[in-house]
Amino acid sequence: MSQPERNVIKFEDILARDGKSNVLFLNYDNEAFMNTGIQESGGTPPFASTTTGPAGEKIPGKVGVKQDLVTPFAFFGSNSLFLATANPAYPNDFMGKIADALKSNGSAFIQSFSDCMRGWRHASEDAVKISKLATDCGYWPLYTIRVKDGMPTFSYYRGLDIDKDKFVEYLRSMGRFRHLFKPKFMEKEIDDIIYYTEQRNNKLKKLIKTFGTDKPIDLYRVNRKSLEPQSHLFPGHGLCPGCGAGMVLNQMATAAQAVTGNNIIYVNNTSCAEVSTSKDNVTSWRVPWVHHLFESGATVAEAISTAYKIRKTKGQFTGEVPYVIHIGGDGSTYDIGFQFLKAAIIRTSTMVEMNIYLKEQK
Ligand SMILES: Cc1ncc(C[n+]2csc(CCOP(=O)(O)OP(=O)(O)O)c2C)c(N)n1
Repeated sequence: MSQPERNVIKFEDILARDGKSNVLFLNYDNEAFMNTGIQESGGTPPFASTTTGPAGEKIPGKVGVKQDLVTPFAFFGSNSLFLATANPAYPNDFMGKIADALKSNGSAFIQSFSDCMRGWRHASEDAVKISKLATDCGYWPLYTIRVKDGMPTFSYYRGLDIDKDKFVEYLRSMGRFRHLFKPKFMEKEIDDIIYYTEQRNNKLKKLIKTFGTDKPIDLYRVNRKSLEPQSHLFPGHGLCPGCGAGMVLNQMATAAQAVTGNNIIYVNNTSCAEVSTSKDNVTSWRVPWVHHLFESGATVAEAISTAYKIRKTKGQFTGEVPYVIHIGGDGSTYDIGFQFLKAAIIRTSTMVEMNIYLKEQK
């Protein structure tokens, strides 16, 4: 069988494009409410042990699925929307997607894998190895959905096929799954996690077939030597050593800076990323940054973006409307902030045309 064709996307071509997002909503998914003590979230995978769903003699960790968060957004009725999964262990793909999202009209939602050595219980130096394994074993596939004129187009980069040996190695590498291997090998539970994951990936494959293109594989080409080191955030961080959120923030800011310069406003839900960049009333951010409540940052990000557009339309603001990136953990994205996020994504990807009415009423 012939290999599917690749759609090569060069970083410099993205930068040269005209489009512009209203808000990029970025979820870094460390699969639990981490900064408050490793509580289970909708993003926690089956049978992972957390402090609110600990593995015990009777119940082997989380009883439930890891919810699919990205795909449903393609079908909520948006007009222009960029959706993707990402993983900082694949930096070209990650940074390409951030830039592509910011340069796409409407709004964007990216969900990134985000290792957590403390909550997942593994050595910090294994963070990148484990992150890479997550995609290579099929647990964290990397795919993109571009909604244009209301129709979604699905494409992918890698990680759609399950590699069982790698999957077991992935689970075995973390303390949160240790109870599945010791004192006895819990074959049924391990098979169940693989089964749920395979089901999700099979649905994705069907969607790629149904809503795909002739070139279904996206390959971002980034000349990383040509990228300026980011200066949106001061170097170093107060996160745990090897923290995935640190990798996510650094790669996000590097790509965002290439697109926006310093014309950007970040909005942060309460989370590890937020507390670690705002310690003792001193901010680590060198560009405007807003911390709002745990659950409602997405609404604030939308309000900032919309307010700038309205003022510009009314002639009250003559500068270039800033880019806006909203950052949230999985607790605020899947659970406590979901209704805010959902509404903000839908409004910013469908209703920006309200500015046309404002113009007429000036
Ligand atoms: C309404 C509300 N409930 C609970 C909290 C306490 N709280 C702050 S951050 C947080 C957990 C954040 O988890 P997540 O979004 O996954 O980010 P992470 O800490 O993993 O980076 C919680 C429970 C709060 N600030 N507001």
